[in-house]
Amino acid sequence: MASNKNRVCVVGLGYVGLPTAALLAARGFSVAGVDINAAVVERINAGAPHIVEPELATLVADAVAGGNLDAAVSPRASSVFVIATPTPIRAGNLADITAVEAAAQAIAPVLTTGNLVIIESTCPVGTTATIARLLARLRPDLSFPQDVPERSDIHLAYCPERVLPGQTLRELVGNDRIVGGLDARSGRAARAFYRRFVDGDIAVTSANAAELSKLLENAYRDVNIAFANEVSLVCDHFGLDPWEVIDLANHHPRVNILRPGPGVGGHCIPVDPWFIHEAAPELTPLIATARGVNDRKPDWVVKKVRKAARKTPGKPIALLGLAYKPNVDDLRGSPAIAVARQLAADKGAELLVAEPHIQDLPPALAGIPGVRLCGHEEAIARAGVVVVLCNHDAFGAIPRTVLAGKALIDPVGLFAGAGQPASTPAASEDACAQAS
Ligand code: SAJ
Repeated sequence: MASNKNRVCVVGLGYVGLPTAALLAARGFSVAGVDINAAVVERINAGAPHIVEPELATLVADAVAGGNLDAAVSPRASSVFVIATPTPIRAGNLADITAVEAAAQAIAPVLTTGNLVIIESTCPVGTTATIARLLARLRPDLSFPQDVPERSDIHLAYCPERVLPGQTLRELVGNDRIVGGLDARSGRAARAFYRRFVDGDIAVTSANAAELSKLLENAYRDVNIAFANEVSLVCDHFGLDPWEVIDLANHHPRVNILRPGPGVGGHCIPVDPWFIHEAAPELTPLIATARGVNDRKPDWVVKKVRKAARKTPGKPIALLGLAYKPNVDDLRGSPAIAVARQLAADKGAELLVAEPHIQDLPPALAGIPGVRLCGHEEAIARAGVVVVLCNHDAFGAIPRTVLAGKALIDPVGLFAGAGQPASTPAASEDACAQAS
């Protein structure tokens, strides 16, 4: 059995926790993966991860077979505890950190002197300190950094994950990391831990600074995507192709406008900016406005589709892509689903949904009369309106000729480059007609 020094307990086996656990196991740590979902635990112990991420299946299977990774519903004594549980928003766009608190409650009984507790979940500023106080209440026999800085029994640090879904394993190793210790000793301990498997630079700071920097990273991206989405509306207003206009503007050496889309999805970018706004509402009108711009984009797409569909009565609408971004199977917070649900509610609507990364319609769409999952060839062939909601590589080879005579709504720019405004049905129809 491995000594406690090499034992790591990863609490929360989701999109970040499971790849982290598998990577640590591959690097020789003895890893206990913990999840409250018994079905997830069972699947991991059978060597078959419940999430799709390049190279993850092999890594998990090898780690389990090699005996370095085993999953359970409750934590075991370890040297390091990594908390990677979700922090969603609840009603009113307020942060919900109950899963992090529950993880802290779960590890409290097995904590021993010398342990390092790391929070990786995206959290409002001050959460690490809150969790430290919670642990101190649960374990009055141990000392914590807030009470005896530099001399405490337990070390605590906030170390945000920064991995891009779809590139998680590569980025877990290659990305720079931020380590925010509750005291300097905690920071050093956390840095030494990450140094054992991270190739990127590791910056050490305070827990609060690390928490805010993570939130800012995603708010920065949200604001910039909102700008791109606003640009697409302005281009549409002038009857211009947003892809061409953005490409032209991006020739400026200090301009880099991002890509417009049907909205912003996923579990991070639509959520994290609210954590900043909640704490400082008067100071963050830009962050809140950007959220609104991105959240309203699906409605704009729906309006475009309805307008086009009125010109092709009785014909189905093809929706290409449901995932929140290209080449993943992740549907969480996907603007494509928001678009599909609104269209599905229209009287007599028939939606042919093509999403190559899933086998069944998600609960949000399953069972709705008139909504069916099928291949993109069939969806396009039968549709009067073709709507591209996700720029999957799998759609890259679709020839423009198949769009002949159909209206195209293409907020992701799959067919960009042919000179047509990507979301102007009339012009797209012209372009498609020309393409034929
Ligand atoms: N999107 C656009 N236009 C763009 C780029 C993205 O519309 O030019 C959309 C995507 O289609 C998607 C959403 O934005 O709907 C978010 O996608 P993403 O690829 O920008 O980010 P996520 O949510 O997959 O991952 C982000 C990353 N954060 C940043 O890039 C700052 C990742 O590094 C974080 O680890 C992750 O959030 C997280 O867990 O917080």
